Amino acid sequence: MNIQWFPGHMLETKKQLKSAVAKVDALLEVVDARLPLSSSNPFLKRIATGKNRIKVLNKADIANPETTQAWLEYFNREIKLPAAAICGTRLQEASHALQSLVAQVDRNKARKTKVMVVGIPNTGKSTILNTLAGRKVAKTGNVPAVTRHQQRTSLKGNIDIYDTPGILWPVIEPRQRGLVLAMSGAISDTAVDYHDIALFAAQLLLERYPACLVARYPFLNPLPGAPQDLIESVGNARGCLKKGGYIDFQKAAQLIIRDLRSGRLGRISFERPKDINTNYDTDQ
Ligand SMILES: Nc1nc2c(ncn2[C@@H]2O[C@H](COP(=O)(O)OP(=O)(O)O)[C@@H](O)[C@H]2O)c(=O)[nH]1
Ligand SMILES: [Mg+2]
Repeated sequence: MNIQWFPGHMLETKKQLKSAVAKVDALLEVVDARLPLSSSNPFLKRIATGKNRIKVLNKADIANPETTQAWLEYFNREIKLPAAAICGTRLQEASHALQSLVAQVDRNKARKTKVMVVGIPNTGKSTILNTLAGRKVAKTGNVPAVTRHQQRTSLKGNIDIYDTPGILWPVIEPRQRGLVLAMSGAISDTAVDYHDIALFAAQLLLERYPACLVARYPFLNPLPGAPQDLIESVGNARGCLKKGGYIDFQKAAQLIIRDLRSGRLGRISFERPKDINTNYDTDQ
């Protein structure tokens, strides 16, 4: 599915979001723990001023645990933005994040606390809503933009939870951010050149996760030094071949990216706080 973000869409979404944010007490912002910066949308921060907010680093079960810890320290201590790392299908973790958000709200106990779940597509908002509700209230799927209409679900503890109205658009500039998002599956592969995503992924794996590569692809011995060679070696060993015995680069690249996205390559984080560079809007 390819979402086209025209200025008109964006303007409409901004308006919807602004008015929806004004009506709730707190925001549960869901980002992908593997890419907490790239999966954030800085526009949210701009309209969330003064709102109670928690940044939920979801999919922590497939992110690198040390890197996730470093991100939590970064958000909680440096940015002073409450953050929690969870796996969206675990009720205890999701409830804990929700409770720590609700605890921020200075509320009249007789009134319901209104919480809105926000985040770019594919971060796990519907999954978290379903876990909290204890039943299927929202569609989930590994493709962007499954959730379309805002819905409200009543939870125990006098809490009403709302999903995002419309879709919070992903920010795909600068180029690195687009690559990281595409690698995670948050944006359509067609939005960024597939060849580039694969090379970017191969480079990340070679530099930071060589042990994961060896564990998943034991035939890589020794490990190739260059991203291109890594993809070709995997293609060769896994039979991704074209007519005439040539390696089908696209097929090999897809195989690696699927393994990476699903967690089959291990717990891998795509970005670390120590790599933050000035190209990013780090003021989240
Ligand atoms: N491993 C893992 N996968 C998750 C988690 N939360 C959601 N997912 C998967 O991520 C994909 C997108 O989830 P969804 O809830 O539809 O995201 P939404 O677009 O933000 O509503 C689905 O394939 C989910 O199964 C999580 O905590 N861990
Ligand atoms: Mg959804």
